[in-house]
Amino acid sequence: MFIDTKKKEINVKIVYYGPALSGKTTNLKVIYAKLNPKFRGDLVTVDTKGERTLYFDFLPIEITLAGGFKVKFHVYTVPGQVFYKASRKLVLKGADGIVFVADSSPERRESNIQIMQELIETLEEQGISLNSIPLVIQYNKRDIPNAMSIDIMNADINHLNNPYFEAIASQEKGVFETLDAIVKLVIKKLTTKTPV
Ligand SMILES: Nc1nc2c(ncn2[C@@H]2O[C@H](COP(=O)(O)OP(=O)(O)O)[C@@H](O)[C@H]2O)c(=O)[nH]1
Ligand SMILES: [Mg+2]
Repeated sequence: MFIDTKKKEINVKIVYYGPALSGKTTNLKVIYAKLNPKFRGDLVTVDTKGERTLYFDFLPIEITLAGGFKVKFHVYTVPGQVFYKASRKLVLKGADGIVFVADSSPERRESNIQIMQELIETLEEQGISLNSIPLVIQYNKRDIPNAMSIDIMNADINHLNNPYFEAIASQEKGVFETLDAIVKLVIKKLTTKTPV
């Protein structure tokens, strides 16, 4: 987080984390498509089939708080494939809030668990405990016929009872509920730490 009191501007980093193909990029694409252009910049998506070493999507969102402070949200996604762990660590660095996008398909159960474990470990390495960082969980792909129950998914990955939302990102469902929740959590933390 970077606060520029002269410009009355707060820069915040939000990271969409989760296993490969859970729908992280889809979330950003929906936000980009539906959000008033007044509040967002250009969406940058990097094709993971390319030859680059660092992969992420990026979307800037800007809101103005009562009192005139501007909050600029720098929203990133990480690549979920196992072999991109180094990229995930880099993108996660300095995050002020995390959205964990889990895949509801039973075949992805172990991947959800594994990458949540990795998230917790990486945060610990960076000196952050899971209960100190704003975290929202999204259970995506609720439309698939054999979706896992929310009880099972909560037991698997939602150890701290964080706020969670069901979503069908490809149908634009649950995307803004999730975004709204993480934005509010981050702002709440921000304003309790630095009264504006
Ligand atoms: N059935 C279903 N497919 C989805 C949903 N959300 C995303 N997808 C599809 O899942 C695939 C991977 O999505 P993507 O956003 O690229 O995943 P990422 O790797 O987490 O960025 C794409 O084909 C999406 O269209 C959903 O809610 N339901
Ligand atoms: Mg992606």
